[in-house]
Parts: sequence; structure tokens; C-alpha cells
Amino acid sequence: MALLSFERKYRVRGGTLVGGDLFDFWVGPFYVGFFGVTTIFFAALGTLLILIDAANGGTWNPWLISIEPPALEYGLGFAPLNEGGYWQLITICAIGAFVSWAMREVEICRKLGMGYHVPFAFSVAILAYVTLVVIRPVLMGAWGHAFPYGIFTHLNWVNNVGYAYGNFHYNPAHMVAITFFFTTCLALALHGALVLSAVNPAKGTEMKTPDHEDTFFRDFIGYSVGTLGIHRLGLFVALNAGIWSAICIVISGTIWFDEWIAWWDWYLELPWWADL
Ligand code: 07D
Ligand code: 07D
Ligand code: U10
Repeated sequence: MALLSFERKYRVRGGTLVGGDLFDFWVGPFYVGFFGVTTIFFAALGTLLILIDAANGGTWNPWLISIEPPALEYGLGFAPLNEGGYWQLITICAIGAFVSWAMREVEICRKLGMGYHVPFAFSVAILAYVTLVVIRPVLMGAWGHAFPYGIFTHLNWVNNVGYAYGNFHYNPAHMVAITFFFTTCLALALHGALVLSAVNPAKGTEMKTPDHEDTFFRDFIGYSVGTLGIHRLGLFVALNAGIWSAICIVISGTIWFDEWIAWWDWYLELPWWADL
């Protein structure tokens, strides 16, 4: 079915979670819905607050603009606007916009009668962000443990927090997360390459089928995960990359305070050679 006639078929009322028919319409290609309105609201307000705080910051160089969280002395309290209060309001707007965006995905899935895999996946990205700016700072007792909103300054934060635990590469959950990120790239490269090799053949030659894709990997490594399976696997490795990232940072400073290399002492302390 051509895309435009398909759109006519599915662009029908219903599937909304909030607001009934009130926001059940499209603006150009975009579905609006109650959560489209809340997305626009939080995103516009958050951007406005970033601009106001940036105006106080003394630079309009986009790489250097930075919205700083409150100093550690403010603990988990509200800070004055110019001393981290803007960061607190912007964080509320960011979470409001990200959650609205996920809920808008849910409404679109419901309209189309599809599964909720896409909003579920985005929720893992939101979880990683919320871990950095809410869960870990709350567990550590101060908003000042969150990262600043600036292109270069957020890199400084990653660097400083990384060295605060010695060499962050020794954090075992960081290792697992990185391995999942690398595996995700490998899986997507293999999948993209395999599909293109089958369905986008040289001019004048015939398009191949999923059987060809299956057979390639059976010939090659003795096993094919299957055409549905590769998408399940892709989602699994990608979501694990985000989940293990959230784990690696939330354990740093809450249940682990030392240099990460010291964690590996358990190996030296194994009973069968601990006393040697
Ligand atoms: C390609 C989808 C499109 C999204 C894009 C990002 C903004 C920010 C705001 C000036 C893959 C849009 C950017 C809206 C402008 C202001 C106030 C997604 C794609 C193109 N980072 N990070 C970047 C964010 C964290 C780290 C780039 C966001 C953590 C490192 C971009 C968040 C840690 C490096 C950016 C966030 C961390 C980057 C490219 C939120 C650990 C780089 C991102 C909300 C996760 C790279 C100068 C990209 C870079 C980079 C955005 C969080 C580490 C500016 C929105 C605190 C080490 N990050 N980041 O392509 O070049 O993502 O930095 O959590 O090297 Mg970051
Ligand atoms: C948080 C982004 C969420 C985004 C959302 C959406 C908009 C809208 C609009 C485009 C999680 C935002 C949308 C704003 C945009 C439009 C229109 C994603 C998030 C909700 N590290 N490290 C990680 C590696 C080192 C350190 C994660 C590698 C050093 C710290 C990942 C290396 C030290 C932290 C990772 C390396 C160090 C991390 C990041 C190599 C520094 C974290 C991915 C090869 C000296 C962070 C949850 C991620 C983390 C993190 C990879 C090196 C420190 C596994 C490959 C040794 C302090 N590192 N790292 O989390 O776990 O994405 O955050 O050297 O906090 Mg590391
Ligand atoms: C995949 C796939 C597949 C495909 C695919 C894809 C995965 C099966 C079939 C998809 C993949 C791609 C297309 C590849 C490229 C994608 C990436 C590399 C990922 C990164 C993407 C980007 C960088 C692009 C990001 C762009 C975005 C997010 C669009 C930005 C859009 C907006 C800002 C508008 C959003 C719309 C909303 C919120 C709702 C509608 C609202 C409006 C239109 C505005 C009007 C507003 C209202 C009516 C509400 C009024 C507002 C109020 C009252 C509030 C006002 C408040 C104030 C304070 C002002 O597997 O194969 O192929 O294609």
C-alpha cells in the first residue's frame, strides 16, 4: 500500500491515553495528542530557561555555554535560580519532555495496534539520564553530583568523575556496558550489510530472499539466528548497553568509594591462594 493511502487508513480516532479526542489530530506529518502538547510545553520552557541562564553565563560560544547544577553545599534542597536553581528547573523540564515523548510513542503504538517496543527502548535511555541526574545524586545526598548541561563541561564531568575512582576502565559494569555497545555496532553492521547484500543486488541481477540470508550465516559460522531473531538480539544488546551504563555509574560513590582497581582484589583474596 502506498504510504499516503496507508496514512489515510490509519489516521483515525482512538488509542489515546489522556485527553480523549481533544488533541487527537495531526499537524503536517506529526501526530499531536495530549503528550505532543506536553512535549512542546516542557521542551519550549526548558529551552527558554537554558537561554536565560546562558545569558547570565558570559558566553554565547555554543561549545562553552554551561548550565551548572547547585554546589554540593545545597544538598538535596532548592537552590537560588542563579546558583543551580535554573539547572533544577531545566532538569524537571527535560524529564517532563522525555517522558512525554515516550508516552506519545505509546499512543502512536496503540493507534497502530503495534507492540510497545520503541517506547520501552527509549525508556532505557531515559533511565540512564535519570540515573545520572536524579537517582545517583539523591543516593549521594546532593544535586551537585549531577552533570552540568554544556557541550564541553559535561565532558569535563565525565573525565573528573572517571578519575575520582582511579581508572574508570577497571569498573566491571563499565566493561560490560562497553562490550554491549561494541556488540551493538557489530550486530548492526552485520545486519545492515547482510540485508543490503541480499535485497540490493547489482543492476540486472535478481533480489535474493531471507533464505539466502539464513544460508549465508549457516555456511559461514554454522548457525543463523534468523530474520526475526536478529532484531530481538539487536534490541537486547542495545538495551543492555544502556542498562549496564546506568549500573556502572550508580554504583560509583554509593556502594563503591575506592579506586575501581581495588575491586579486583577479590581475585587475590580467593581462599585457595589468599595465604600464599
Ligand atoms: C546521534 C541522536 C541525535 C542527538 C544529538 C544530540 C543536544 C545538546 C544542548 C548546548 C547519539 C543533541 C544535543 C540537544 C545541546 C546544550 C545545552 C544520538 C544521536 C545529535 N549527552 N557525551 C555528545 C548529550 C552524557 C559524552 C554529543 C545529551 C553523559 C561523551 C552531544 C545527554 C555522559 C561524548 C551529546 C548527554 C556523556 C558525548 C553527541 C543527556 C555519558 C562525546 C551525542 C540528555 C552518557 C560527544 C562534545 C550523540 C561529543 C558527546 C549530548 C549525556 C558523555 C552534544 C543530550 C553525562 C564522552 N553528547 N554524555 O551523538 O562530541 O548521541 O561531545 O543525557 O564525545 Mg553527551
Ligand atoms: C545518558 C543519554 C540519554 C538521552 C536521552 C535523550 C534530547 C533531545 C533533540 C536531536 C546513556 C536526550 C534527547 C536532549 C535532542 C533533537 C531534536 C545515554 C544517555 C534521554 N567509556 N564513563 C559511559 C566508554 C572512560 C565515565 C557510558 C568507552 C574513561 C563516567 C559508556 C570508553 C573515563 C561515565 C561509556 C570510556 C570514563 C561513563 C556512556 C573508552 C573518563 C558515565 C553511555 C573506549 C576519564 C557514563 C550512565 C551511556 C554512564 C559512562 C563508554 C572511557 C568515565 C558505557 C567506550 C576511562 C564517569 N562510558 N569513561 O551511558 O555510564 O549512555 O552513564 O575509553 O557516567 Mg566511560
Ligand atoms: C527505523 C527502522 C525502519 C525504518 C525507519 C526507522 C529505526 C523498519 C521503515 C527510523 C530511522 C531513521 C529515519 C534514520 C535516522 C534516525 C536517526 C539517526 C536517529 C536520530 C534522529 C534525529 C537526529 C532527528 C530528530 C528529530 C526530531 C526528534 C523531530 C523534531 C520534531 C519536533 C520538534 C516536533 C515534535 C512534534 C510534537 C511534539 C507534536 C506535534 C506538535 C507540533 C507539530 C507543534 C504544534 C504544537 C501544538 C499543536 C501544541 C500546542 C503547544 C502548546 C499549547 C504548548 C506551548 C507552550 C509554550 C511555552 C510555547 O527500523 O525500518 O523504515 O524509518
